[in-house]
Amino acid sequence: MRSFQVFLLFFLWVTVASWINLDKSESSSSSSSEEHHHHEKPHRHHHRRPQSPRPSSSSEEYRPRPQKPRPPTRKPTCPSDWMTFNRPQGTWCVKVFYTAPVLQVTAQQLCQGQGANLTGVQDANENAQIAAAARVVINQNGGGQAEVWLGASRKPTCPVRTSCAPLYTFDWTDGHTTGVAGFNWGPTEPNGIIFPNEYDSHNWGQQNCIIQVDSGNSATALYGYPHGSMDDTHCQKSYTMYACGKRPR
Ligand SMILES: [Ca+2]
Repeated sequence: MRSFQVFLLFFLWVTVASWINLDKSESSSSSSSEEHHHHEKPHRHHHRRPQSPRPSSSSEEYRPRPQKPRPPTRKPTCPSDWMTFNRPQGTWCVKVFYTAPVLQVTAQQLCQGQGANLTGVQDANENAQIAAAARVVINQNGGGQAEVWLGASRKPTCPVRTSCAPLYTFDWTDGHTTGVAGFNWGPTEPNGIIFPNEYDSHNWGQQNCIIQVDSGNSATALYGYPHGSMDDTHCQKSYTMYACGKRPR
């Protein structure tokens, strides 16, 4: 009986010992294979990283990066001494200038020297603001009345007064002004006076240009027209003011 117990103990020891041994060898082989399989990715990654050349600062620039937020695009603005008109077709800058009397063509050249053109008038608000600016300049230059060259020309299809309705007699020429809401004709204008006639011998033909008639404080505008009215006039005449218009930059 005792020898049987000893045998049983021995048998148990052998069995357990072989299990332990087996387990060791299995776990070591499986762990090595596990390492091989399960750690394959990080293992490779771990090996590849030192292999790949460390990016130099120049190659770093070509690496796609999340875009840095750019500084907000600056909105184009008019020069501080120009008026800003917010038109449906975009912002427009206008300034009224005072000068020795000039022809319309000269006034246009002076505007071009400012990167601008003789301005059109988009609507009643612009007309009122141009007239107000003209009044300030007239007051600064001795008061009285003065006329402002604007950027418009008679339509070729409207050669005489009766050819076209007043609002549809002229086209704006600054390349920006649209529509007819800005026309603010004085009484009976555009009267399309053709020279020479019995009162004037100048060989000037039709009144193909436009002025705004203005006055300083306590003065009346040309012909007694309301301050800020428009008149079609001969481009060959000379006036002391002109209004330039340009896009903001
Ligand atoms: Ca006229």
